[in-house]
Amino acid sequence: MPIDARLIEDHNEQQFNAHRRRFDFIATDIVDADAVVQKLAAFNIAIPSWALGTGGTRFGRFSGGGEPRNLEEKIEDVGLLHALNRSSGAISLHIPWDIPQNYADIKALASHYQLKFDAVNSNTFQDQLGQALSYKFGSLHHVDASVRKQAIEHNIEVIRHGVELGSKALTVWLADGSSFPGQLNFRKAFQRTLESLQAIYKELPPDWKLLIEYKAFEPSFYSTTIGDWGQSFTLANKLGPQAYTLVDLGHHLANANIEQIVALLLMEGKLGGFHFNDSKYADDDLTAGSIKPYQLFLIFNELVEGMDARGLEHATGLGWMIDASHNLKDPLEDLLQSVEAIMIAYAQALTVDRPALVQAQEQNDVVRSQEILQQAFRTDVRPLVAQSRLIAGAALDPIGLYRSLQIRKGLIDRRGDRTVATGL
Ligand code: RM4
Ligand code: MN
Ligand code: MN
Repeated sequence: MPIDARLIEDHNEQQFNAHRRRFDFIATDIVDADAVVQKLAAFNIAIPSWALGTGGTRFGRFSGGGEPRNLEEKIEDVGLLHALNRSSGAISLHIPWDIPQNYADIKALASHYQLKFDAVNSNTFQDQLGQALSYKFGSLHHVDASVRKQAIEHNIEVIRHGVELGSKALTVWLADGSSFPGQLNFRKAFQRTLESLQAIYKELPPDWKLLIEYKAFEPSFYSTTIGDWGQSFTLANKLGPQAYTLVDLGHHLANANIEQIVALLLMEGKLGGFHFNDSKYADDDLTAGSIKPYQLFLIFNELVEGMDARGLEHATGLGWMIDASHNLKDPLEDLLQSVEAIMIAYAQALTVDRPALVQAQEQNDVVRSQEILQQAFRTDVRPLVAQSRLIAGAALDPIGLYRSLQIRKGLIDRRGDRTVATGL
């Protein structure tokens, strides 16, 4: 463990009385608070290997210190997070930013920190050094069959890495699109994408999922070939039972009703995974819950309702991941904040008075429906989340402990202050 368990125990002892007071105060008002706490303790959110360094914009990148220099150090960083909150027990790799050199060593390191390997991600949105053909005009939708073949083979290669590591899903996000009207035949581009995905789908191990991520805009400015949930859903349906849609919160046009999208995808059995982040304008990749916490709660409200309706385990029924970028904050502190925000939204959704909501909906009682949702949203459930950490052996106040142990300073001392992690 990257943090001595005794340090966490000491920290929790110091905080315990204040925590207990806050927890008892709230727990009396929550129906079956223990069951809620157990569900929270079981819930884990994967950390992407590309979010451990300082992100940038196209205007610049202001590197923080002590960024992980290689995959081993990235695993160590996720291990740190997991030790602090016990809710970050998986890492998601982006290939070729993070190619494992020795599978056995990497797996041993991950299990040392009690981490699993979440979905593996392919990258056909950048050209790599020495790559034969360019993705300037797309990859799986490309007009040239040899470019498509290269991109298909890359995805199959990514599956092979994932199989070695014990991953169970491939996430495909394409930058394929067009920036000017007339550039692309939409119908043919979509058809070519489907055929390329079919070639990849054929190579999936039987217990794997193919997660198809959509995005409305960027880097293409006029059209994106998998631009919305309808397009992803159509592809997933045509591909077969192992293909699902992945929802990244930042990939919608402004004001899209994401909670409704989630509800319908779940109902159709085609929601496969989630990328959490928050945004004000576009794919800002900000800390989850930092701008629109009510929306995050409403999404979780649909997730809980829809997963329960299908009998899915909350913790394992879908792939949960953060997909964020950190321009200003220490990435590890930012990730701790995101995990906390996700847990809070989940806890609030678990405390919604569901029978009362159903009744209010059946009676068209609009006022009561809103009251019920906002009652849950406005309840301070943070002591429940803290309690779930306590029983899991994590820190009551992860960021407080991270700061008091001066973890970033230790990373800078060991890695240097000019290191740059691969990723965005
Ligand atoms: C994209 C998308 C993908 C991620 C890349 C790095 O916008 O969100 O999930 O793989 O960024
Ligand atoms: Mn994403
Ligand atoms: Mn994105």
